[in-house]
Amino acid sequence: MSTNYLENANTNNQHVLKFVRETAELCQPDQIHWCDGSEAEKQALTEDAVAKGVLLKLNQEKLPGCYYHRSSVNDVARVEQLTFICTETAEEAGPTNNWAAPKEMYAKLKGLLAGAMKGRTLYVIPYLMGPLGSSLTKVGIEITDSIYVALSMRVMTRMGKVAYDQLGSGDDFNRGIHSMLDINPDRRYIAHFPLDNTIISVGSNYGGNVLLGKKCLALRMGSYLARKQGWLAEHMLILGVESPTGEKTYVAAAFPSACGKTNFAMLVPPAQFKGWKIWTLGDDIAWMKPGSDGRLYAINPENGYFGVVPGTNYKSNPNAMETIKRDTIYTNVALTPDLDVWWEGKDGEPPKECLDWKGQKWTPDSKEKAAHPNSRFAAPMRNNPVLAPEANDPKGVPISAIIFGGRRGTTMPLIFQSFNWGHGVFTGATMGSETTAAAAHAVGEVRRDPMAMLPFCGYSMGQYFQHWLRMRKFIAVPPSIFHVNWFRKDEKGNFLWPGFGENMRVLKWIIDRVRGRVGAVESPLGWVPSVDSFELAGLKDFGPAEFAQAQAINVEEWKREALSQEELFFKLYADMPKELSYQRELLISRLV
Ligand code: GTP
Ligand code: SPV
Ligand code: MN
Repeated sequence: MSTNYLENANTNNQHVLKFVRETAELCQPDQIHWCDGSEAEKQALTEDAVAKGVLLKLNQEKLPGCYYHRSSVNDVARVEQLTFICTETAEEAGPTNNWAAPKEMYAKLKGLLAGAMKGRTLYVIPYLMGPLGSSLTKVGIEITDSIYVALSMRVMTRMGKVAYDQLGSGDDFNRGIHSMLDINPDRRYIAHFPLDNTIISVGSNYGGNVLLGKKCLALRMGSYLARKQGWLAEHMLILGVESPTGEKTYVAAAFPSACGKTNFAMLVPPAQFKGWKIWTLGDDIAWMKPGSDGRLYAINPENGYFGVVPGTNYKSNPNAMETIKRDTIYTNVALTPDLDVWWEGKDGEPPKECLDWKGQKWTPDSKEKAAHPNSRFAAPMRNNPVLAPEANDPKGVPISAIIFGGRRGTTMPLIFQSFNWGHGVFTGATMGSETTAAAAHAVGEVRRDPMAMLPFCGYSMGQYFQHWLRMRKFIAVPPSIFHVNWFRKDEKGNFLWPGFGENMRVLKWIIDRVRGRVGAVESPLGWVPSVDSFELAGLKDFGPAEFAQAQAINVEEWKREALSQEELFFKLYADMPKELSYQRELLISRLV
């Protein structure tokens, strides 16, 4: 192309123009597409993606507006080992992050990006994280050579002109550069430069690595900024609970990747809970800031859901099923002969024959899974039948309860409530969870995943805990903090708790607690429900005995748990707030 990279620019923001020109000079694309977020643009880009074989048009009668994408086999999840926080010193990034000196990382990435977009189109994606006009909302400009990213960002963020409107002539925007290169794990880096508000991602085309507004901006850069500015950027869903009398209570919940946030955020209460309704604010990320009334207010910075597909069905998550019926991009699920999609755990019988996520013939006798365990949907949040109208409110919603939860086959009871904020921070900080397919690593090992933020905290984890403790001073009416575990198993390896919609029963106790309507019993871990105050009516095969089993606190298991926390305390020793060590001592004193 001509070297006048800016000839079709749709903004006159000088800082954006300079950023695009410099990036184009480095990457040397054949052409530049300036995204405007319009419907016509969506259609044109979609047609182009289909023509290029990046997307396949699904059966439009069954799935209007839906498309299918297959990733490279080596590129199916986030890559924590290739994710870097490039602060000035390694101490700032802390012992749980990979660190690289900014200068060296820039040099390496510039080398990889030089000429990387030859023969390709460079897309300029202006986007907002957060509703227009919110004091928390951030502007990002992502430059990418992936049409899949351009189309996915349109679903996941408020993309287009709206971002230029919010930005005005200033330069307060996140600079994101993404190139697929040759999608080779040897040349894959997800690098964050908090000091320059810049993210560079190369060598991948998988969601969490390349939709830079999401984990990179909203969590890693977000948490870094939040600490400086006195707010919280968290890996949390946000939901509203409406009672039969119309009272609304909002909660936020942090569960690690693939541990139930989307499901919980879209929960359908069981028949027992007549007149109760759950509204979704967000399913993955919460930005929370103290309000002038002393409460903690939350917004969801996203505009869509990038959700785990396998296991989604009309029983587990009917609202997700409705949401992904149209205008959805499916990645790495199975494809049936009539151009429908299939996955393990979908309603109905498996297809007699289909193509698996790798494009190979699959039958029910095949040993491998048809859909990748981390296959995903990208669907606009407006499709969600229970989308809370407040999801677009710039003010956000006041949070009454924060829930932490991990995937634990043993040890962790179904529900307990922390004694107070500091104890709640300890509970979140020492959270453990079995690893899942959402990141490339061994699956099923318990690791400490503090507040579900281990892969997403943009600075030293110990300082992050200090920030959480300090925030209490700015929140006159702090949310109560709870811990849940949907995944405890019996001796035979079956889940003890039915989960999904039935989680309403746990949520109801939480709401009653924060509304001061129900008492609780003291345990070594915190406050727990008595069997009488927990709604069991209407549950099949789950009575008081099963409740006791799900709630059991086994002292021997808890001694092991306290011992395994030690590793985290050692690792974070340099920055670990002493309050948390005291909390641990107190826990131990309650156990022996
Ligand atoms: P990310 O998008 O990776 O952050 O995941 P997420 O936290 O939103 O998890 P999601 O709701 O997609 O659930 C992931 C997996 O957990 C799916 O396979 C679900 O079927 C399963 N799951 C969710 N809720 C429950 C539950 O209450 N009980 C059980 N047993 N499994 C659940
Ligand atoms: C997660 O892994 O927590 C996700 C999916 O929500 S990703 O966007 O890939 O991070
Ligand atoms: Mn997530």
